[in-house]
Amino acid sequence: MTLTTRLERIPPAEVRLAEDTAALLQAMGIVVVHLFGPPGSGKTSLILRTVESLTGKVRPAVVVGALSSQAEPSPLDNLDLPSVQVNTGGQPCLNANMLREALEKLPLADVDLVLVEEIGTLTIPVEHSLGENLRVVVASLPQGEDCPSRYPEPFAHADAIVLNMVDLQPYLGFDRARFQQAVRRLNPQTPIFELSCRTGEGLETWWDWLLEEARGRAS
Ligand SMILES: Nc1nc2c(ncn2[C@@H]2O[C@H](COP(=O)(O)OP(=O)(O)OP(=O)(O)O)[C@@H](O)[C@H]2O)c(=O)[nH]1
Ligand SMILES: [Mg+2]
Repeated sequence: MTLTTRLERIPPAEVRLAEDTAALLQAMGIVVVHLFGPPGSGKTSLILRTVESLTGKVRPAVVVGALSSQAEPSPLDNLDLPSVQVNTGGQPCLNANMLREALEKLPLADVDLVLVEEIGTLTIPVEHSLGENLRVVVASLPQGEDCPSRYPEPFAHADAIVLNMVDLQPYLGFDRARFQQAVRRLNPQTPIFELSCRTGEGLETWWDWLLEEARGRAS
């Protein structure tokens, strides 16, 4: 007789918690955007440029994942808005429990939009949500045009893709059309925002999309 035991990657209690978080956010009209990408792709820079522009239009807050309590302080800690740093205790990424605990530490009655910076990695299980509304991959030119083909899962499950550091194009000879084709093979519909947090190029289109998504989902 063969005895087969199937181990789920995500424990059912986590899945239920994620569903509960999603329901809570919907009831409160709060939009949570989960930003993930490889180390150094510009996640923090994008959040800084985004809250700078959106404050006054929505009430933002941030959640920042860190691998340990020894992590460098983030520039996001000094913003004049609610923020929570989550120490994952060495876990490679946030889970539904960590996100929920972080959200409960925020003054949710005074918040419309939460930007969550994931630990820098593209090897995370993204097929299940943590309860967030939107998942955004932040890639950048130094990862190469074939980054989507090397890490298909996050690109396939993203609600939007940011390609940061386009100011480096003249130095890296990055083929943007090849990057777009690689994304389209995995995710035909998702918007792709090519921008530079350094020069500001392309940021306005990203801000407009995010604001529209936030308002649309909150109403
Ligand atoms: N040239 C250029 N540099 C950028 C741009 N955006 C960010 N950087 C720089 O890239 C480095 C990494 O940016 P971060 O925003 O810290 O990246 P991150 O994804 O938050 O990094 P981790 O949290 O360590 O994974 C910093 O030195 C930024 O100043 C950009 O558009 N162009
Ligand atoms: Mg960062």
